[in-house]
Amino acid sequence: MKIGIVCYPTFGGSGVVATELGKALSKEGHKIHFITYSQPTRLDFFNENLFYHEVDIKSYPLFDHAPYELALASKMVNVVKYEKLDLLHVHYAIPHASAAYMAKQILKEQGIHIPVVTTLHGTDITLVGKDPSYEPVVTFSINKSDGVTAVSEDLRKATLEHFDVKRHIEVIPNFIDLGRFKRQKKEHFKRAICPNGEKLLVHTSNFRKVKRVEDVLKVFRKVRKVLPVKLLLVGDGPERDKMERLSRQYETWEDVRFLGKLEAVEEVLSLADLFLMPSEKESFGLAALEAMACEVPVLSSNAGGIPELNLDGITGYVCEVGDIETMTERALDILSDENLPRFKENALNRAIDFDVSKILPLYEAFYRKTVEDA
Ligand code: GMT
Repeated sequence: MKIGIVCYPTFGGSGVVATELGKALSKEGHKIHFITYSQPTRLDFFNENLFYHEVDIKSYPLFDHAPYELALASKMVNVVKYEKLDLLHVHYAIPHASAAYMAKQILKEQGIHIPVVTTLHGTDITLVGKDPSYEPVVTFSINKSDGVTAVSEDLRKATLEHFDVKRHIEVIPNFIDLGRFKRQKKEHFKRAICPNGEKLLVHTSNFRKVKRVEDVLKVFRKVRKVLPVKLLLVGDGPERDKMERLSRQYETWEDVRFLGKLEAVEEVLSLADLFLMPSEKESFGLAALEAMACEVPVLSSNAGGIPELNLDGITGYVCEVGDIETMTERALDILSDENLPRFKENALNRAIDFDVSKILPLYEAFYRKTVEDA
């Protein structure tokens, strides 16, 4: 098929999933046209089936905010028309689903029919989308999509709860490329970070409030009182400065490193003994899946769709959001020499359930059905 993929090009989960999906589809022979405002971060390899179309956002002194949605819809119209696409797949409802609806209407006037699949990723529903400033457009554009998918059962339920959505929502979970995300031998690096055999805790996120990075620091402080440990934090975002100050205030600074944005996150995960995800909201938890693929157990909150991935007592533990005491106890349980090997093995086995080879056919079948029914 010839498929247009619309996404955010950044490090964020939805952009990563969209880009990895496009790459995997291109290897199966589909022609994939990415449409976004800059080269997607993970679009890092050449394949004759991959194309990239940049949205031109014209600014003008009158505009405080350049109308991205219009520029995007116009780009979609042109790409669908000239590349003869069979389907548009938009990732993250805002503003991609409504821009796709507009493009579809324009193309209809020209006698071209283009089915649209919208994938809901999380904050487009649970945080931003349900805000009254966006809700009517999000509801409308979900209902007008020809196919809708959500990345977890919890997100599907949240969508039906918060929006007046009448149509079927197919759950297709996120996936991982186990060829890339696997534990690498990095013993020299581990010795450099943990010279005295300390256990290594890792957190990766975009440092937004919803990630509760302060809980990572709180749990780390408590675990450190019992066990020699180090902490690596990967990523960057609005809360990072505050977290650096907090880790100084907690006097854990010398055992904590903020690494900023890293592309080869699998190298850091390959050193880790425990991954922390204490989020307030999390529709799926792709970062946790990446850790599990690198044989790292996960200590998480019970937010959103995380329990569908992280199996309590098996691949790690799932705790109430903000319950620092229980999280600390559970972290120590996982990190004990007796338990750690079992948790690591279980984490990898669970990650195998989400290998791209298992999830890709679900998207392909959904595309075929959407095109047939539209
Ligand atoms: O986690 C974020 O804040 C980024 C966000 C995004 O849309 O880029 O991630 C969401 O989509 C990911 C991919 O489907 C999910 O793995 C994340 O759980 C989800 N984040 C939230 O729901 C907070």
